[in-house]
Amino acid sequence: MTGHSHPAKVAVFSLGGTIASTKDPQSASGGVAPRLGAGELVAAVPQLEHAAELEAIPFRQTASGDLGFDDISALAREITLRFKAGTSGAVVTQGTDSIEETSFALSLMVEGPRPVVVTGAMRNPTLAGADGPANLLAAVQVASSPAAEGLGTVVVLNDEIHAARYVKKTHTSSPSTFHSPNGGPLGWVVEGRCRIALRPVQNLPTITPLTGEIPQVALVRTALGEDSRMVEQIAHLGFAGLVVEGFGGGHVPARMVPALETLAGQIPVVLTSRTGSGEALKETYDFHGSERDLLGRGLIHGGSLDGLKARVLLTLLLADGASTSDVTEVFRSAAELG
Ligand code: DAS
Repeated sequence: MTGHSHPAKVAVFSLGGTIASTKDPQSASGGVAPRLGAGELVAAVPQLEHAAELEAIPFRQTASGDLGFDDISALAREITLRFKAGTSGAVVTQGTDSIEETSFALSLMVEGPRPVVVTGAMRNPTLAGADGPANLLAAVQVASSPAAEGLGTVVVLNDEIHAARYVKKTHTSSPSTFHSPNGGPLGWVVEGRCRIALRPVQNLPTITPLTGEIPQVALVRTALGEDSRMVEQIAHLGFAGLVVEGFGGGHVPARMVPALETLAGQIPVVLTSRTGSGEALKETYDFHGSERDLLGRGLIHGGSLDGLKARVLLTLLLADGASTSDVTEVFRSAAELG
């Protein structure tokens, strides 16, 4: 129940993924693929009738690794239109593989306090213990709750509520795959109630959903013994920006440094950590290839955003026409959490 005098209006957008995946009865293959749309997903959960007034919108039907920034921009526009027309919350069902990126992109492109809740499933509807129906119900309960207002975009699976900015997929098959290593979940769902224990700092800009061509940003993860060949190709290949996931606090092999410095003079290069939690350091180490060395050569400090999140932010900023100094300023203020 919502606490509103009228039932809350929630728009449910389906994009495919495991939550929507079933077998093809005509095929001998035992595998599943996305086939169910928002209407069928909603109809499979009778408890939703009492949770909110729902509008079911089949939006895409694909594996989530096949979604692009154009799909998510179009989705952000649709959600914004619904919010302007009085819808009080939105739920997005999709594949879990790219939720940590799509939810963060949505959080940057949907303005205002109304909740956007992204969910999915780890066990498809043909399996014992399929988690999609429970996740969809919990997502609608969060999207229709006044307690979720002002949180921005969140990810709800396994009865946990995670901030889009921090959430990560951490396991290939476990229903408890989503974690927020830098802060834990914001809250949880219990007996149908949305409980919010923590509210994230909101210090990122809103970016108008994109319409034109979306620039490609490369992501390079530093690995033992690596040389500079990949970095040297980035500008030639036409990438508009690069995110580097360095070792530890943000370090690279010394032999990568000249190529990174040259590239940082041409396109924005953001330094993050490959560790998956904590934040890139700024002022601890001072060797060739350390964070001090790289930031002094023009790389941009990625703060507590990991490589995937930093790549989403950099892509949207560049698509929005940001210069390297605008990008630097957004990452600088995003790193200030208090
Ligand atoms: N891994 C599947 C999922 O969890 C497929 C996908 O992401 O589309 O939904």
